[in-house]
Amino acid sequence: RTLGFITVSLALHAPSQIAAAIKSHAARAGYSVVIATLETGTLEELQRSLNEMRAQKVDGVIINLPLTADAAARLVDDNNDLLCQFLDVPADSDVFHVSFDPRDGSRQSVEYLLHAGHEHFALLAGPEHSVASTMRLACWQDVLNEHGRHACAVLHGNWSSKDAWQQTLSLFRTRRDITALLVANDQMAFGAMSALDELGLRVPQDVSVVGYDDTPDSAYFIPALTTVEQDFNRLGAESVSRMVARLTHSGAGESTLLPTRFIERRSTA
Ligand code: IPT
Repeated sequence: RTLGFITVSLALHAPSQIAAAIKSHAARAGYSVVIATLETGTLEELQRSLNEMRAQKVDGVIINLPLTADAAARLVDDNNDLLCQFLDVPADSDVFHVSFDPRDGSRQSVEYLLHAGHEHFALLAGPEHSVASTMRLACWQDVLNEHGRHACAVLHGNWSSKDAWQQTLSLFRTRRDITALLVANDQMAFGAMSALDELGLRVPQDVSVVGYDDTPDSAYFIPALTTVEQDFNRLGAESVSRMVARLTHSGAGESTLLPTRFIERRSTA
């Protein structure tokens, strides 16, 4: 018995954590996993990959690629012989999905910073096409607006440390009033902290930085990164068990949303 896992680049920390979790939970359930990584992430490339999975006779496919609710629904229609489960679609999509609910973690981070007295916020989101990034950004902005505030700057990075380093350098070269930086993943938060250091700005004394993901290395960075936890092991467990339930008609193979949680460490004050 085999599951397919189609994903964005495993060079990124979060997707590789997800792949590892899916592999180990699938093994426990008696399934092997065929992994395909997409280069461009276009719908055509995804469809080609699904065709290859079909040729390999997988029982079902888990898809970790950002897709709008419409694109995912169309894909399900076009591949109705193959059970597809999605990990990166909007929280309210109708397709079969297991994904994180960004609301709690994002609210807790913004409110923590507001309580600490911060007034000038910059938001470093992920790529514009990313569903997860769009949701995180919208949540941050909603909470700021609720408190009568808005971000001084909104930037988009490509999830990598290097890109975030560049964006942060150019923002803080001209803006010295910003004291709070919310970042859409830990990898970009590392790049941002390195740029702040280069500009002579101290974290957290001059600028507080909050990441997102809580990948395992983040607790061991200097300063240890304050972040929003997404429990990727739990994502793997829920994703596999719900797939298996659908495939074997044994119990609930429903969609679900997993919680996100703010974790305070040393990069915020
Ligand atoms: C999301 C991560 O939070 C982000 O760091 C990046 O790695 C991205 O994946 C790549 O697609 S988590 C995903 C389940 C939305």
